[in-house]
Amino acid sequence: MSEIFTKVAELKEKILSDLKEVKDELSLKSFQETHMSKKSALSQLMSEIRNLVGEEKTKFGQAMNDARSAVQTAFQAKQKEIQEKAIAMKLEREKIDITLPSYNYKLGGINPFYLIQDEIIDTFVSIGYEVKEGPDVETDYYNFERMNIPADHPAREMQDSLYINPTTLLRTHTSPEQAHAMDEKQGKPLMMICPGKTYRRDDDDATHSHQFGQVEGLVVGKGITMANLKATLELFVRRMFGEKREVRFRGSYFPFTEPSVEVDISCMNCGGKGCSMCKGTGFIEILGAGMVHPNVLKMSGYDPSVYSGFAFGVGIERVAMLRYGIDDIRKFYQGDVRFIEQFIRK
Ligand code: FA5
Repeated sequence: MSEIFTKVAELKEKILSDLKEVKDELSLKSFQETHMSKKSALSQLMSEIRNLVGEEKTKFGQAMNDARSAVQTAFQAKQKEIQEKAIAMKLEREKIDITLPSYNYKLGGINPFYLIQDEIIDTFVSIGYEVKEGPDVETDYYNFERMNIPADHPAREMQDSLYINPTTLLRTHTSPEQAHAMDEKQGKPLMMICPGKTYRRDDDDATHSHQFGQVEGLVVGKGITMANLKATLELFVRRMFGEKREVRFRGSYFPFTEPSVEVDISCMNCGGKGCSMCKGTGFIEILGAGMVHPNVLKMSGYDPSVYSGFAFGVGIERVAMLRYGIDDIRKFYQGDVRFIEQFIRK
């Protein structure tokens, strides 16, 4: 009967020696199938227990358990060794050389249109204005009628327009946002700005584009006067251009304000001497403004004998041109990297 114990010892030695040959996960798996499954030689040897009795049966059971746990322990150690080897190899393969120079990623610039738009917004927000948004596609009613420009008014010709259908057009100015804001406030005082794009069938030249940005401003309340308008716009101009730039308020006409003014800044190209860019005047217009016309107040539900207000519309590109010395408005829309690169925020 000692034969069966020799068989157990030999089988155990054979299995452990096979395990020594295992070098990777694949052969470990095949070892597991061969020697540790139900069909393995070790499991089959166990069936011999049927032919044993008494003490021998117990001893055989013990010998088999010892063999099994020796194989199990050796298998686990091998498994750990192979896993660690695999991790070490992976780390070696994926080694990062932190001393290598980094990729030179290029930073994009911000179109100066948006730099200036943000700055204008910040300026007015800092003195208590609310920021509104309005639609680019506007009704004839808001764009013209509510701005005191009826169908037969000659001022319509100055803002020759891009119509979507007979009653809808791309807004020619941000002024219709005045009417929207007053509708919303329903007779209460207000202070708002509205930045946005505007569109006109204009001849494109160095200072005119068929698409351009404006920031509308509107203040309505009791006792608002031209002095408030002038002080506000002077503050705005000084914040945008500093103390040295020359500013001029010039009497003008808009159907929706009375009286009306335009504000000009000395030309960045010639410094005020007069050149082709400022058409010999030495100045470039940046905004239109005025006291809100009583008809506009009335149409918006405000009693002009109680309420008054002022409004303004600033051209965003014009301000940016004067600020950065940009000599042609078309540069904002050409997408030339060499132009935009000059406005990378440092
Ligand atoms: C208006 O659009 C009035 N809605 C402004 C206004 C608002 C007046 C509130 C009174 C009260 P104007 O057409 O002048 O006005 O345009 C205002 C500013 O927009 C101009 O001063 C100029 O800076 C800019 N602008 C006008 N047309 C163009 C254009 N074709 N290209 C670029 N900028 C323009």
